[in-house]
Amino acid sequence: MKNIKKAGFFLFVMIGILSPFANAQWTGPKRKPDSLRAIQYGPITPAHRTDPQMKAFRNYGLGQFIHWGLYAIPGNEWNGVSARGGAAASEWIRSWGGPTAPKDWKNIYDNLYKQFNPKDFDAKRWAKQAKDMGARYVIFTTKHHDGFALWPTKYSDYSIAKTPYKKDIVKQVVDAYTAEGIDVYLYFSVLEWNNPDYMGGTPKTEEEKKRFNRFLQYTRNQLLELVTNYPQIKGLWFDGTWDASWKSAYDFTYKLEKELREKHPGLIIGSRFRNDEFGARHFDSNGRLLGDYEQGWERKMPGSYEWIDGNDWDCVMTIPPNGWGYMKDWSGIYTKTTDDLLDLLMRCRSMNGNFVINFGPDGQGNMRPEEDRIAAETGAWVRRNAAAVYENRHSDFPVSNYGYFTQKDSTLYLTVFNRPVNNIVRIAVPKNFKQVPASAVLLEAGGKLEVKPADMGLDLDKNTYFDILLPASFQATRAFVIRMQLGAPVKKASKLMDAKM
Ligand code: FHN
Repeated sequence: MKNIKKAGFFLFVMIGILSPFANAQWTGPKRKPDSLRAIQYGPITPAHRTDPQMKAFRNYGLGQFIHWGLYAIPGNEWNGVSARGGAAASEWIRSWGGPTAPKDWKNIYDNLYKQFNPKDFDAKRWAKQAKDMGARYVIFTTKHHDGFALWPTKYSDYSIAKTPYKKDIVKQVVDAYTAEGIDVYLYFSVLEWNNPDYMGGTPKTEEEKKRFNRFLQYTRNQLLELVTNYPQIKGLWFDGTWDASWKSAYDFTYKLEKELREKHPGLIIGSRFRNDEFGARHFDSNGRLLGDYEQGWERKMPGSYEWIDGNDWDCVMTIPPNGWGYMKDWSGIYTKTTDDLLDLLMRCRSMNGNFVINFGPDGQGNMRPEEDRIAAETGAWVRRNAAAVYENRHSDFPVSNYGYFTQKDSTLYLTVFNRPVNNIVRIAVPKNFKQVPASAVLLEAGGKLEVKPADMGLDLDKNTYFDILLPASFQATRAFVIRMQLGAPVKKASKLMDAKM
């Protein structure tokens, strides 16, 4: 009976997450509501904040996510038995069920804290690696769905303070990354699998309401504790906010958001924190963004810039297909290469998004060798092509099949991932554009490139074209950037007689 109930709850969560309506926001352009309704619990902060903190967010470009906690000890297996297929992801291993799950697994898991003692943990080493990778912000897991706190919270005994390690890990991460000039965002899971006061469903009975109110106070206390203990942080990255219980507490969450912002002026909170009184998450029932940026682009990104509606956003990405926490065994699964991640980075940048690569350190505090290599290779490329990655924005030039545009004033960058076999990079330019490519260079190699108008004269074509000629001698093993200086067109695109069909 207990397993059916658990299976029922797990199913309920997955349906909630996977129902087609719930994903409509992330699978196409925003759908404007047919009619506007009166909303009391809508956005608190203005859309498109213009304060320095939000400007900094917009220019991060690249970030690092770190999922670390007790789940790093088993690393998605136990006594050589893999939890693949038994748990949704490595950091979900506590919910390991089915025939492969060890006997009394939840109890084994809930006692792992007694052996959490990461000998190799060195926040300064992590921060240096992130800095060298080119990350400008880090999102660090203070507490995931298992409820284990990586800071010595006063409001729970299930924390680092009760482990052999004892020391405050969140403090070390905040101090080390801040010292490297990398802004820190604290990840915080609202849902807690093993908290007796937590429930997924809407509290109905007086007893349930009393219990869940106690849980809400506990959540408020921990969040105020985090913004008070670590004043250097720039934002909170909320997760585990999809359950009906939390959605039913919209009055509490509205007041809590206000309180956190008053306690920490300039705080950045994404759209995943709370919902309006009608249960609308991320965007309220009138389509207005809740929070400061779109926080739903997890392992996915907009199909086109138009989907974003000018909002700020970040995309968080795993290196393996899924699984944010440490996995001992990466065999038998595809893991993204540095080239894959650079492609995703520049696709994000071309649509004004920040791209965040997730790292899952092991139980001793070491990153995987593959993560070390990806960090080093990504950093080497980003350093050589920084102008195309940072402090620039989406360009209105038509999307290119060769790669991705980013633009800063009259400087246009094309990051080429698909080199044309004939070495002619053809840039489409709408005929009504006041600025066209006037000169071009290879950003890394610095060689001047010839730019030739190529007015194809295609009928009813809104674009004219400019060809940039790549020297055949130019060799590249990774994506390369063409930097173009834009200027007024030397001669107007020819006005040809339309074909008479
Ligand atoms: O369930 C979590 C998951 O473990 C992971 O933390 C990701 C990271 O964004 N968020 C949730 C799944 O959407």
